[in-house]
Amino acid sequence: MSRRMDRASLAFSEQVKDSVMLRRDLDDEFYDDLLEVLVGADTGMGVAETFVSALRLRVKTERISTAEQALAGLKAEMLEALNSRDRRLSLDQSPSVVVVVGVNGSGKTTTLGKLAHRLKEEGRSVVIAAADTFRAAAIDQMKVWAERSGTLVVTHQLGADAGAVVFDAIASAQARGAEVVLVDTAGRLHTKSNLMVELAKVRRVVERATGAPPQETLLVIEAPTGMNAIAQAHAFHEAMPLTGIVLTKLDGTSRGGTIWAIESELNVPVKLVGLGEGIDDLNVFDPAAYLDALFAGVLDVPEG
Ligand SMILES: Nc1nc2c(ncn2[C@@H]2O[C@H](COP(=O)(O)OP(=O)(O)OP(=O)(O)O)[C@@H](O)[C@H]2O)c(=O)[nH]1
Ligand SMILES: [Mg+2]
Repeated sequence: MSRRMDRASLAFSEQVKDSVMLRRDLDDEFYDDLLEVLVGADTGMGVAETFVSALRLRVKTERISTAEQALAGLKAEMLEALNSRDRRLSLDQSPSVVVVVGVNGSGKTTTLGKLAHRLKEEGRSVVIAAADTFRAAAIDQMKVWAERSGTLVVTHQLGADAGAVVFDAIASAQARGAEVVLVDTAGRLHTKSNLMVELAKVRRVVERATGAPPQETLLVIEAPTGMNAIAQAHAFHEAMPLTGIVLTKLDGTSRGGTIWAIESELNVPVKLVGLGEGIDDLNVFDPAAYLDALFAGVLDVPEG
């Protein structure tokens, strides 16, 4: 993970080195600098304040006296916040349906292509529903990804009903005993309310066809949009219950703090992260590795 996170870790660690690390005393100025660095990394003010006051307490109770020890304490606080969430994908129905939603260009289709590949590597049988019928290119793009991973993809014509594609894909999975159905959806329709109506319909089709709502409804968010992503996320979260977030383009962002902002605002865990455009560039989110990458160059990570 660290190799791909150069930008985020550089931005964060450079700022820490240029301000916080230069402080000799753990006084108010030290904490002010720290707050500034956290907000600069896009954790949001609320999260930054929570970390800083938790750290003040830790410094007192653990009798911490150096900036380096304090930063190790901050890293521990940040890890604790991430470790409190369950990030596993639930895929134990037959079939389990995973729906990805998100604004256009966020990385839904790419994520599904990578996820299909990942699940197949784990030995699961997968069917893809190309339910973004709004653009012809979207159907073709999904087909290309399906081919790359050797996955069956169910498609309809341009402009066809998204719910009907999903229905057929589930029927096809049931007929073959496939374990997972991955549903690609549109990021944009004629209006935003059209989109939310369509997504609600997709949910109902899944419920009707499998007897349960989608096991996973994953909101795909581009990490580089930072705090702006939060408003979009609320709109989707209000329209349908989300079970997880996929944070994409983490390879190209300097905003390493977005993850805490999103999780605290939405109370939904980041389950997967996108670290590039290749088929293998989708990872299960690993909090410890993420923090090691973020603090690289500031705190030395022991080998092994
Ligand atoms: N660097 C990088 N690029 C990514 C990542 N995920 C997706 N992309 C790129 O982002 C662009 C948009 O990705 P798509 O998967 O088409 O996004 P989408 O959400 O399906 O878009 P719409 O279908 O238009 O709603 C493509 O050029 C992808 O290659 C990632 O994790 N890292
Ligand atoms: Mg797409």
